[in-house]
Amino acid sequence: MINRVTIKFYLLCFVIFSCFSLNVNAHASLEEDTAIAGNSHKAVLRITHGCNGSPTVSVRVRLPEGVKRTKPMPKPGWVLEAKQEKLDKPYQSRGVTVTEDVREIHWKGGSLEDKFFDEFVFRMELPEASETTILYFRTVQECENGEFHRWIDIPGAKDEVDELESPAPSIILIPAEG
Ligand SMILES: [Cu+2]
Repeated sequence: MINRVTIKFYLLCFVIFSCFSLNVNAHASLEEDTAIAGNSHKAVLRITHGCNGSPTVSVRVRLPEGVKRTKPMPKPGWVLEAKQEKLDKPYQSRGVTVTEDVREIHWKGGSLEDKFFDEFVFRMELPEASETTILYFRTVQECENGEFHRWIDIPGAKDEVDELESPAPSIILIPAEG
């Protein structure tokens, strides 16, 4: 007999294994690849290389649907932008209806040499979830030579994460207990 808990367990194992192998590829990835739904969470995005030897000069992160009240951390030497957008679904927060929220973060104007790596940090409130779900943070990295790395690939039903050329950084959202 396979019950719902068993299915969740297998899904989680599969997903964790996939993300583990993803990290080995040294693409753009998040330091913590699991988090509890509904919690506040600090995300650390790692940029591990430039573009064919050229330094990284811009990192842009698109926040997934349902992520709230994001605050990115400024980086010395980089100009930071937190772009607000009108929400399709306004939400209540501390007695106030929030109709606009940060949807995109952009660090630019800095220079990260190809031979080094760096971390780009932001805090956010994660959405609630009743099932284990994956949040994708599509990231576009731009280099001094005008090349881009678009970390925006999301696995379809049949794809293995390994097969994706430029996987989007992701977090596995675990439903809160109770
Ligand atoms: Cu890579």
